[in-house]
Amino acid sequence: MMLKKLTTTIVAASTIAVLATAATAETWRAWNIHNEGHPNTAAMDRFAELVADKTGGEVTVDVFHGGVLGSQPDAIEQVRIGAIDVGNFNLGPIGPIVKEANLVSLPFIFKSVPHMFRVLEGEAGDVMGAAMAEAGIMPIAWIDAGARSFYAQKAIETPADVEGLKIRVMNNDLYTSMISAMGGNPSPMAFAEVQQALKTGVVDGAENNFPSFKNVGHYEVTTHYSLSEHLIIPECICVNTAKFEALSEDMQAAVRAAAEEAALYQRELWAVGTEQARADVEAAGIVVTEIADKGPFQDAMGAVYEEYLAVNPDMAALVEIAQSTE
Ligand code: BDP
Repeated sequence: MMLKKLTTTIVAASTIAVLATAATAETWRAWNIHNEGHPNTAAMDRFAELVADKTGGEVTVDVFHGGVLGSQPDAIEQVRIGAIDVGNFNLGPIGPIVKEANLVSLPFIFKSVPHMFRVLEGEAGDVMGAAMAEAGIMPIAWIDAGARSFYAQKAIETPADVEGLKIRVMNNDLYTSMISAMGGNPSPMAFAEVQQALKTGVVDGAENNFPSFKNVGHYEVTTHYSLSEHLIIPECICVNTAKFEALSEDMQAAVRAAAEEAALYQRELWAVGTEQARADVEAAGIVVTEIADKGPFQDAMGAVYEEYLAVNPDMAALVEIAQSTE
């Protein structure tokens, strides 16, 4: 009897606690890998302002810049388990966890950044988004990360120029296959370690977009940036699924609207920031090489697609959707 009463009291008390929490403001911890001066840092700050505004302070976001909450693969796991609530993530390192997200990590899958957004806004984007949400990391806005190109101590104008080079890539088997297909030695490594690795010759080169190439000083330790544009990988503002779904419908709409507005702002900043970063690195002495014919790079990727689709035949439908999207 006594025990039952005690249990009832505990249940009643915890119900009150839950109700009380629901009505109280909550603070989300947000992960961002970039530093001051990178477009995504400004966009994440804007996201935080907009969330506070649009939720009337019911949700606030504390953004931790510079990757201080951990490397990207770790932070992705942390969001999935709810130890970090939200972040700006690149879809590259999400691919190994969410198969559908790997669509965007196939080299040359997109013709351009606008093409990438058209694919994301269609059925393929819905499938990817649903699979990510299912895995605990829900995209609430897509953002721009331009195109990634190679940089090293020499120009890389053909796949043969990659032969024998040790190239740092993000964590994803598709990128190791991509480098191997050109006869290079892939070296998956956390972003924070790349500058030192380039400087000491632990790797010969890496690949990224202009803003990231500049912001973390990779241009200070390399000499040539070659516009291969072999990967156009989107990024997201992604939130822990359970955290998001625990919000009332109104609050969900408010957070989503904040993410979408911050994403539009990011795309503007990205366009300007990419031009600026290119101009800055050129002024600092980086030789930027245009590659008129990317055909040989695309041809070299045939083996990557073949191997990937042989192991993941169920991805063929998404690849087909992306390739047939105008
Ligand atoms: C940058 C992405 C960032 C990645 C980084 C990398 O914005 O999310 O961690 O590249 O190469 O462009 O690791």
